[in-house]
Amino acid sequence: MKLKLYGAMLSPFVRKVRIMLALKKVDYDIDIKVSPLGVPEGYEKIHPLKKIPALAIDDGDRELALADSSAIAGFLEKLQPSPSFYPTNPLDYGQALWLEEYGDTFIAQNCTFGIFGNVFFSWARGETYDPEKVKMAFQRMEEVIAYIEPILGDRDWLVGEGMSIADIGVISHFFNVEHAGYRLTEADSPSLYALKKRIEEHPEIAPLLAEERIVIQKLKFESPDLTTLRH
Ligand SMILES: N[C@@H](CCC(=O)N[C@@H](CS)C(=O)NCC(=O)O)C(=O)O
Repeated sequence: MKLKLYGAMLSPFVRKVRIMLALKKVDYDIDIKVSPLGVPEGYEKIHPLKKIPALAIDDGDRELALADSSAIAGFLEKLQPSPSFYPTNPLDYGQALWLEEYGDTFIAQNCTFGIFGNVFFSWARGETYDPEKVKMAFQRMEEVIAYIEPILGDRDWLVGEGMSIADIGVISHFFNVEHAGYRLTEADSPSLYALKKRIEEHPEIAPLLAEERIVIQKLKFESPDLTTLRH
């Protein structure tokens, strides 16, 4: 089976998929040139919305292009069930799907697009970011923390006993906040901070984040200090 992932490494949705591929030890090629800043001619045949990630699959008999990180994640789970990212208990399963969706929508909207998107893409366009928009996004981040913190409580993972798609789908966006210039602290949210640390220190995940930091260094993007916009 040949797999080719399309998408720049700084995307939280590409990160979700790369984490699953790494933990499930599935081999793949990656085209990191496809990004929100530009997609190659014909990319709409792979992803009709021209977004990232997309996954081209060739199993010898059939070729298929999958769009959307959640669809790709579901495919990877069936392809390589171990380790599993989807709880078996129906309630846990439902909650994991919801939290992934919450990550893909509200958290993405504010943490990734509102904070990282504003700062990074303004920089990429040679413009300065709008601090008011970033400030507002930080306020929305507070809502995320207020919702997630009690779900997590003093447990290691959001749902069930191990890392699930919920943990990856939620935390992925906080790495974008960090790339933008704000690192979540224990004071912000003790349980979310601990979850992020657990994920970033995971031996299979740490190298992926190191690769992302190299991308940022190569781009010569210097993240501003966003601390003053946080409160
Ligand atoms: N729900 C989608 C979201 C994908 C998405 O919004 N990706 C962004 C990059 S982080 C993108 O490609 N944006 C370009 C665009 O919207 O044209 C998924 O989970 O794959």
